[in-house]
Amino acid sequence: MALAEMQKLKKSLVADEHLNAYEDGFRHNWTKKQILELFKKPFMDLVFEAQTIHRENFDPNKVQLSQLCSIKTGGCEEDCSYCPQSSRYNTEVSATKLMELQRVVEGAVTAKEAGATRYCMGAAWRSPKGRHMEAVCDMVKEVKNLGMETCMTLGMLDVDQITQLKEAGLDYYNHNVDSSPEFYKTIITTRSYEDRLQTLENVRSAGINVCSGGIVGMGEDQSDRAGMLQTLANMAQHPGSVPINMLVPCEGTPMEGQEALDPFEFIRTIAVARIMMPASYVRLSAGREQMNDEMQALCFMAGANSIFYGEKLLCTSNPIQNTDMELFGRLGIEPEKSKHAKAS
Ligand code: SAM
Ligand code: DTB
Ligand code: SF4
Repeated sequence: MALAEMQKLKKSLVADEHLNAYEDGFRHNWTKKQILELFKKPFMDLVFEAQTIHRENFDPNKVQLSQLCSIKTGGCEEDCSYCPQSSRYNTEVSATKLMELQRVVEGAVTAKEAGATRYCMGAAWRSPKGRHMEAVCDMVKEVKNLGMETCMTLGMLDVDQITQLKEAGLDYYNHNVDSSPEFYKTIITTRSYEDRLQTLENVRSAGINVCSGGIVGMGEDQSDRAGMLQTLANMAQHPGSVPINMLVPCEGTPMEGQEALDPFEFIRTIAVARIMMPASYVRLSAGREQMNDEMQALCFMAGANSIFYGEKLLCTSNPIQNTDMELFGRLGIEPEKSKHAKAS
């Protein structure tokens, strides 16, 4: 065999052998079996491994603070079974119009003063209409002008909409895969898993940071939690932020009365996410109000390094800032300073 041919063959064999080691140095070829093996490790071993990886990539005593603002609440045409904003369910949430720019900016100023570095604006839409785009792009520009990072979650986006948001300066786009492909079908029928993946791929290609995660505690099994993390970690690039929400069972939704997940299983999910996506921000998202201080501390130990800050998520409540700062004080954790936003 000619030398050149041999070298080519060797190169391809080496590439096969190292399918794990993609260009970015992270694995994107996790199998369900491997992920379930992580889930099944003794708790202490799992959390130790996650904390070790966490320390290789982050300051373990810093947590990033994002504040949510619901810029358009309720009246959503989708049928997501967990969501109090779906118009299909009889919940306490009443529909509002798109919030005025001035109010959004006021909210961002208050959030910044309280220490948040990222402002996440969420709308209860399947996807934004053409007429909404100018208004949401103005929100991005104004919030960025305050020196904050911007994030939006507006549902599905087409390439043109993503381009407009990119031009406005959007830093992050949140769009969750929510669960495994199999379980997803049982909780949402009005749009497919593939639709979600397409939006995420378009966002990534446009150079906007992807924020994508899901919800646990919806009655899915461990294999679904593994499947959700498999989808996220096997993307061409790991999402920069991975929100892990604990279901908040809302009255009137099909998930009202859903039995709470074992807290240790939630912490395991955080730890496995940290191990699989070593350099992503893993956000301890919805459900913190239902967690005690010790559980939150264990989540940070397992590699969570971001939270939603402020007394309200979108429709449901969240711990008040003082409580969070008190907990941070007791744990010696400090809020992380902004990385992406321009200095104000
Ligand atoms: N409408 C947009 C969409 O669905 O893409 C954006 C807003 S939606 C409320 C954002 C995410 O919030 C959902 O994907 C889901 O992961 C999370 N979420 C909604 N209701 C929740 C609940 N009751 N408990 C936990 N997480 C929830
Ligand atoms: C995410 O993963 N969680 C946030 C944010 N992205 C938009 C929303 C949580 C919503 C919890 C229920 C509510 O308050 O409506
Ligand atoms: Fe609508 Fe988003 Fe709620 Fe689904 S999760 S019903 S798309 S607001």
